[in-house]
Formats: sequence, structure tokens, C-alpha cells
Amino acid sequence: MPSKKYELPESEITPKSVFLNRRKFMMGAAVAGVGLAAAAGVDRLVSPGTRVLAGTKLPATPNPNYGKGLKPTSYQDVTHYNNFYEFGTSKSDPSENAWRLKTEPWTVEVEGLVHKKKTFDIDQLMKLRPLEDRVYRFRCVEAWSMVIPWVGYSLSELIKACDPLSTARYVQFISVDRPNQEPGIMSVNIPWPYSEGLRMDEAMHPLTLLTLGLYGEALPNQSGAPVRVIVPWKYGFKSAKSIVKIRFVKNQPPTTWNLIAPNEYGFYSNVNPNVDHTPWSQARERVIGAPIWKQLQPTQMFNGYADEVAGLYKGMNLNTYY
Ligand SMILES: Nc1nc2c(c(=O)[nH]1)N[C@H]1C(S)=C(S)[C@@H](COP(=O)(O)O)O[C@H]1N2
Ligand SMILES: [Mo]
Repeated sequence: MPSKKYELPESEITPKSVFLNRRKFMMGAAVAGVGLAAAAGVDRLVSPGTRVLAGTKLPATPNPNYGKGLKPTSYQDVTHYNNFYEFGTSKSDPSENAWRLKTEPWTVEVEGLVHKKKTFDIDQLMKLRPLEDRVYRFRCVEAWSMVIPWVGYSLSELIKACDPLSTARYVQFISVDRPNQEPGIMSVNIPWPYSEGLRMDEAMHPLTLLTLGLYGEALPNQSGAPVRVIVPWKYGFKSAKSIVKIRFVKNQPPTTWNLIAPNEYGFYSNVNPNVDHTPWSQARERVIGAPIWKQLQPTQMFNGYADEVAGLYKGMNLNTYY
């Protein structure tokens, strides 16, 4: 019996193939790519980072409200084509280097304008709310996209548990900053620690996911272990990895890419085919791992989540608030 690691009795541990079949059953999703992912299980041994906490099966329940008709990108691509500048700027750097990050013990401090300032360890976060499997589109501002089966629950649950003051209008997320474990921090010249932020209503939106896993397992290091945020209607850089602080604030917080290039990367950074960010047009996206004739797809407004989130921006000019 595992001592903590979410106290799954052996009989309830779901092999990846079962996880995938269950999803197929739930949503009638196509499985071609998914079968490949299951077969690629051996590749996980390539990245030492995926062996720390990753691989721990999580007792998550599929949430059929998300991901209908989407086919997950292979586990191999999801975990070997990454952006995580703390480990270097190339797509393979995170899977090669992120094993250096010590993800246990880990705490997330909730601070700022809240009634209940709290420090959560990962075990507490795992148990705060029931874990869900949610399949989301994921869109990077570099004009590529994936479909990723995340594990977590709505960030709103954590926010409610901390009871923010009415003066808290924004939430800031701060990533871990350990030069001795994250080689990119010394070699990549951007303002560390990585910082991101959301308006309170965006953070409270049910789609915004406090993310602890993917493909039914605890997050591999290169994917932002042990905990990150996923905001599926925004460009990928809004989804901060390996977070150690959640801070409630009055004013719009500084965010990494906005500090680096404010003309290109706005605070909102909602996926929008009509607003370009040089050097990339955002009108189309390259679907990672798709067959060649389906690789180039039109970008969808709010990454396909317009029905859910367009109301958050009613009356705002999205060319100004990019
Ligand atoms: N701390 C931190 N978070 C980060 C980044 C980063 O460099 N550091 N990169 C962002 C970008 S640009 C993208 S596209 C996504 C990539 O997430 P993935 O590698 O899990 O697909 O993480 C985002 N979160
Ligand atoms: Mo990105």
C-alpha cells in the first residue's frame, strides 16, 4: 500500500490503457493517436524527471463536459515538446533537464489580500477537491497547438478556500526560482522568477484549472510539476508552471512576457486569430502530431472556448486589450 500518494488501493490504480479506454467510452473519442501514447510508455524512462513524482497514478474521474471530439496529443509529444525556460529555451531542454528540480517537499503559499493566508503542501492540494480528468486544447503563441488530458480541479475551489478580500482584483502566480536546480535561470536572460496573472473573474472561471497531473498521472517535471495553472483560452505562456506562490493583489500584476515585450504580449493574451504577435501570425496553428494533411488548422477565437468565456470580455476592445 502506498503510504500517502493519494492512498489508491492497488485495485483502483488505472493503467494508462484503461484510462484511455474509459475516456473513449465517455466521449466516443477517436483513439488512433491515443493508442500510440500508451505504446510509448517506455519512453518515459528517457527523462529522469518523469520518475520523481510523475508516474504516480491519480484517482481522477473523467469530466465529460470537456474535450468532446478532441483527440489527445501523444504522451511523447506532450512531455518532450515543451516550453519551460527555467531549463533552457529549446523544446527538448525541459525533458532533458527538469529532473534536476526537487519537487518534494513542495509548498504553495497563498498570500496578499485574503482572509485565510495558507500554505498548502501537495498532499493537501491533491485532497482539497476531487481530481478530474479534463481534456483541453492548448495553444502556444508560437502558433502550435496540442490537446492535453490534464488532471486537477477548478482553481476557483482553492480561491474559495482562501476567502479573498473584496479588494483583491487580480491573482498573481509565481514559479519556483532555484538557479542550482534550474540551469536556464542562469543562462536565459529574462526577469526571474517567472510570473503570470489573471483578473479575478478569469481566475474564478470554472475552466481555469489547478493542475496536478496529465494522462492520469502526477505531472512530469518538464510539464510543471508538482503544480501549475492551465488557462485553456489563453496563449500557453499564461499557464505558469511549478508554482510556489499565489498572491491576491489590487492592481494588475507584472507578468514575465509582458515585461519582456509589452507590445507583443499583453496582460490578457487571449487566443485571437485576428491579433498577430510577430514573428508569428496567429491566424493558423500547427497541430502537433496530427497527420500531415491536418497539421495546419485555423485558430479559433478564445481557442475554441468562446461560448464559455467571451462574456468575461464584453465591452472590451480585444485589439487594445490583447
Ligand atoms: N514557469 C514557467 N511557466 C511556463 C513557461 C516557462 O518558461 N516557465 N512557458 C510557458 C509557455 S510559453 C508555454 S507554451 C507553456 C508550455 O507548457 P507545456 O510544456 O506543458 O506544454 O508553459 C508556460 N508556462
Ligand atoms: Mo508558449
